[in-house]
Amino acid sequence: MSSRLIQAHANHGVAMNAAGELQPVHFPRRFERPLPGDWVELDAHGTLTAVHDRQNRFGRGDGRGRFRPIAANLDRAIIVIAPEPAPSRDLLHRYLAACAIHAIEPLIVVNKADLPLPQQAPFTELEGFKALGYPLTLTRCLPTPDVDALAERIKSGTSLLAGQSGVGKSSLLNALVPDLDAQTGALSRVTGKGTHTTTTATVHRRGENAWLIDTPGVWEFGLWQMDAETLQRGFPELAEHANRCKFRDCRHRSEPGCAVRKAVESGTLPAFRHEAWLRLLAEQERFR
Ligand SMILES: Nc1nc2c(ncn2[C@@H]2O[C@H](COP(=O)(O)OP(=O)(O)O)[C@@H](O)[C@H]2O)c(=O)[nH]1
Ligand SMILES: [Mg+2]
Ligand SMILES: [Zn+2]
Repeated sequence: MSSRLIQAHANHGVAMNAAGELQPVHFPRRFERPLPGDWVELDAHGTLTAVHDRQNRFGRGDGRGRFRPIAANLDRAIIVIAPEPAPSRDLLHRYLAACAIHAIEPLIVVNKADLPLPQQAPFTELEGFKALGYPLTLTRCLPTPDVDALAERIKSGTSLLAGQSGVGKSSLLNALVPDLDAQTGALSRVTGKGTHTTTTATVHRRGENAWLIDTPGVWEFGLWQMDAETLQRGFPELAEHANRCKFRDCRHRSEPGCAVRKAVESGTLPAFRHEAWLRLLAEQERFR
């Protein structure tokens, strides 16, 4: 029976079997490095013998624009932002692009709802995202936790918690996984390491078929080097209009006959998404 990889390092990791028991795993060289969230087969010695085909992967770009996978087999990504530390202007646009490109459902969570929302992007754009159909939920972990609306949306399947260091991912994990202490205790007994310094994504179980993946904090989420067609898949509501542009390779900057800019002018497409598209397109140029 398959186990789920809940942590993965260079040549070893930890797997959880169907009974919820943890086991150290050794990765033989012939395997490409498996990811947290992978479904795997092990032999009696805990050596990896097979990695099942992935439904998808989620990842980020490193400083040089290379794709760095973080976890596999996700049903949704929970993108956590908070008034403090406030995200950069394009953090949310980048996360949403990564989700759309990998066909992973995004869920925007504004944590620390006990604090006032800053009057700046992306907080001023939240209504705009909602109008475009992006699901949005408010949570707070202090002074008393209120995560019910989020819990309702992640009852089944695998959800990844993403977001800057300090926005409250670990606090949300605590509120959403009742036996978290027992799970992290069991994990550190298997790895022989403390659990306070998470340097890798870790899969937690919330129930029979519900998983929640915590990711190590990053300050800024960057995309990886990709062509304009791929980036455009990251902006589905913009891509919808693009097939009516005069030029097939229209980048929706200043080309004549651009249906995307026309949609912005007529109010069909919100300007803040078009402007974000132009910034992320320009951002790609630093990889060349
Ligand atoms: N005011 C407020 N503070 C919060 C809330 N959730 C978490 N925090 C605080 O934010 C800080 C960072 O939280 P943590 O869960 O470690 O964030 P992580 O780095 O994303 O895992 C801690 O001091 C938390 O107590 C919240 O809803 N409201
Ligand atoms: Mg944390
Ligand atoms: Zn165009």
